[in-house]
Amino acid sequence: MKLEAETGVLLGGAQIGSDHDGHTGSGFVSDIVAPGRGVTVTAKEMAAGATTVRIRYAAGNTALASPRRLTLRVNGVDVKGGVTMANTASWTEWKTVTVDIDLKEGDNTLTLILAAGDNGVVNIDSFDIG
Ligand SMILES: [Ca+2]
Repeated sequence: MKLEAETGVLLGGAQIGSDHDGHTGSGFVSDIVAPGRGVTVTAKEMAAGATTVRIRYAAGNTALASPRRLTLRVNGVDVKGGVTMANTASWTEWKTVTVDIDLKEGDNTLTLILAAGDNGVVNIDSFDIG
């Protein structure tokens, strides 16, 4: 199940952008540059069990240290180890990072957020679950 990040609920002042080519859907979530900023998407009617989510992102500020880091929460619980994303060569180069997650039966929320200890400055294009 693919969920476009820009269709999710924006958190803490994150924005929707569309000014960098190569994204899918209508845009991406940007301005994840301060604590509490991020996005929540809901995966509906899922089967319970272990699966993966492929997060498509760009981290094009190559002046910043690589990798960039955000926190992934599934149904409000932090996924251990967070999400580390290597810099991309530019804001129009998109990469995916795969994270192991556990889902419950039914609707599941996935929140990608700049939490304590994270550095962010990543644009998020989509979540592809399963
Ligand atoms: Ca998108």
